Amino acid sequence: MNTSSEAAGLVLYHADTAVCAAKVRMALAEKGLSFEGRMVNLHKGEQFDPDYMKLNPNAVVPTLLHDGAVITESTVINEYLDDAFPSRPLRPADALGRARVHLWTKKEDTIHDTINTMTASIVFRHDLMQKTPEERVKRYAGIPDPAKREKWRRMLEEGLESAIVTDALYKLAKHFSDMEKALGKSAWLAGDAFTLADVGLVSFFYRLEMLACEGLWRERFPAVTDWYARAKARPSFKAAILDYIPQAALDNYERISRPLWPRVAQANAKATA
Ligand SMILES: N[C@@H](CCC(=O)N[C@@H](CS)C(=O)NCC(=O)O)C(=O)O
Repeated sequence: MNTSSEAAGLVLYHADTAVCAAKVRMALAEKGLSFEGRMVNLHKGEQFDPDYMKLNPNAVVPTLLHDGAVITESTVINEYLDDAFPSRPLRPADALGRARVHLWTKKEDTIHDTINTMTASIVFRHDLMQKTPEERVKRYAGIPDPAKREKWRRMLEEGLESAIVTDALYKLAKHFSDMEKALGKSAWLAGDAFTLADVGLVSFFYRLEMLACEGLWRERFPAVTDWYARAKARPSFKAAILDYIPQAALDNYERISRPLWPRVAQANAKATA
């Protein structure tokens, strides 16, 4: 078993509610690795601090430092942790088993964008709509990546009716369907052990739950519903996800998202028709 001294030298730049950071915290918790956490306040734009961007030129969290070496990208970080600290493995030892896990984590990297779309279209949009049109434009005009900037512009202007939301809901439904099939064959996504394939999705599901979007999988995907309940029952869920999310954020998400669920359900019906 890993001990704190084995894990000494691990520094994680993260943010409390950021789903990609939570994904890495969950891998650390599953592996019993302690780390020094350094919070990056995304709302204040600390990800754009030139010193932080020297570590992570994409200006996103998470970033891991291990004995001074810099590792970015949550999926790569989790694989690195599993390689660098081999006890309590989160991938099978054999090549085929590892390929199966990798297939999931590769797909999950594309799913992150859908979580971002749903969060922005429901909660961030609600907050921004309280501001003046000039302030709204300022929010997305400052985004350095032109594709990301355009996506934000459209999401904020078009809301839940945006084709970007339809596309996200379609991709999510396809992902749930793939999960449902896999979970018909084994207890966890890549076999009978909990692996990085599962770790990569739990914080995404929790974000959708915070957005009052459980209806996207409940009833329609019973094996997925059961998988999520079992994942939430693991101690790593509380340690890596729940314990970091401030009650005020949960309340704010609930207050904004719950009344919008019927419109999300309608958009989902259209996306999956
Ligand atoms: N592919 C990256 C995505 C990282 C990412 O987008 N992180 C979000 C939080 S989940 C972030 O830092 N957003 C800040 C921003 O976009 O300004 C990873 O998996 O590490």
